[in-house]
Amino acid sequence: MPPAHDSVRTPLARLCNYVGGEFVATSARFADINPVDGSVHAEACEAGPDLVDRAVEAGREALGGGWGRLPAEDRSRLLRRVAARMTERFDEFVAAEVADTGKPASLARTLDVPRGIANFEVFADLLRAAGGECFETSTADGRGALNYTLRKPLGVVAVICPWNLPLLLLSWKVAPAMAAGNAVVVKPSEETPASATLLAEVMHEVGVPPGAFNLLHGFGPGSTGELLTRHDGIDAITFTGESGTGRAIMRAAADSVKPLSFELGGKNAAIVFADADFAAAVEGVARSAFANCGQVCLCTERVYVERRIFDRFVAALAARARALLPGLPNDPGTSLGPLISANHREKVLSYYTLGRKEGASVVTGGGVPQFGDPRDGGSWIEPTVWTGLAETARCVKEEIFGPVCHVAPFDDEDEAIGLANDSRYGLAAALWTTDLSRAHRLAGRLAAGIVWVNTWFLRDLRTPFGGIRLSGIGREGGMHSLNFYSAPTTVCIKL
Ligand code: NAD
Ligand code: 6OD
Repeated sequence: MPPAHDSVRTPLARLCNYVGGEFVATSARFADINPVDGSVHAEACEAGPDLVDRAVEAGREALGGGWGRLPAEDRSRLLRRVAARMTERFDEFVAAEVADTGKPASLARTLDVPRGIANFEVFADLLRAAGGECFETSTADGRGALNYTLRKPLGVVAVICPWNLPLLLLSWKVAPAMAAGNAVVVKPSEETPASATLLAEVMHEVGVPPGAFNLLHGFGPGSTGELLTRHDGIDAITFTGESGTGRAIMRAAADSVKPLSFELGGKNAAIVFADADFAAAVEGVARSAFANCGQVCLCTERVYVERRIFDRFVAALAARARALLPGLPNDPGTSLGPLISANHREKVLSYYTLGRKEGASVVTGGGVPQFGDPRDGGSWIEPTVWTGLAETARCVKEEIFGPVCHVAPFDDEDEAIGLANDSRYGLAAALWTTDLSRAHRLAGRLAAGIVWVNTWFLRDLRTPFGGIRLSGIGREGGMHSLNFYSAPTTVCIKL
């Protein structure tokens, strides 16, 4: 059945909500802006309180109906069909992601969309492999008892997502939540509603039972997001976004003691030793600082370099930053996109100004590129490398979420670890060294949820993912995800 709303492919699409198996328009609309040139490419329909109620109710009905009765094997098959249909509509997902974020199409093609598809495949397979626990217990009469667990869903799960890797991060939560049998009410970022709307079309096309997947568009505070987090019918919240937003959601969820899974901000460090493969380290650190215009929670914003290669490394990193080519998403040579929005550029530029005030030497960047074409109406910014800041500077302490990093020297391992760990965040870290004993020794000393050695962003989806401190609560990934989205019931049978 074709979806009852405009396709995201029309020139000015109307992006509808998807509730109880139907596409629902509302009269409150907001603009979906392409940050390449500031043009409006779609309008999204904001979901108000009534529609939030309907979506939660639809989720409850799905749990008590067709979706709730679907055996795990059939759920797994359905999630595989979602992945297959996404693959058929691959180019449309790329176009939606590019229109919302302005990122290079090559990035959406090689990262966002394939990972979005892989998330459904991986959790479909894991569900089939996931067993329960079973223990035999002895009893006084000698006949014993059998204890085993049943994996049950939590109920209706609110999935609240950011804009930086829209499809990748949304599917990272939706796939395991649905695999575990939950109904979901998904709120993508107001900046990036398009790929989530396409995903709703896919859910509809492959026959996901009505109410199992619901999509609501809207904002956070005082809007759809907050309505969801305060809703009595929501049984759990899974959230990726800023640490400050996590705090607000935690408060909203406190009254009903909802389970929370939080993937929050980072101020990630890279440590480069003099024994590293120099070219690989420069390339890897540059990628980790500037990929997706620095808008990845795992991006490196603090680089610590062993003193004897410091000057050479800074010069090479700055050259690498200058070589990035800001261009139209579909130009094959483009290696840098814009920031997500004018507002976000204001925030990042305020750090560029603050950096100077705090005493940074601007090795490269620090401003806004001028193109003399429609891109001047977009949210472009120069990739920037700083040196010379005190470790106490706000620019070294606070997450900026743009293409900027500060590089500082160190003299020995202990100093490097002390500097890297001196943060209120604890999401990711990277070590660049050819001494694998040192890498192993230091990986255990780094206060981070993931430590890369001579690489960045590479990860098996079955491994735990998450942070400590302000970077989050809990772990997602593989069985960690399935376990968060499940409520085990223990059955004890007296034999
Ligand atoms: P954000 O916190 O502003 O928004 C994220 C989502 O939360 C959006 O959908 C927004 O509408 C919603 N929201 C905002 N306030 C809300 C409220 N009071 N109640 C309910 N919902 C609310 O984050 P962002 O700007 O979209 O994304 C960038 C941030 O996300 C960065 O801090 C980045 O580090 C973090 N992030 C973390 C991870 C991770 O895995 N740890 C991954 C990606 C992004
Ligand atoms: O790799 C992942 O699964 C993941 N959640 C990445 C998060 C990136 C943050 O922007």
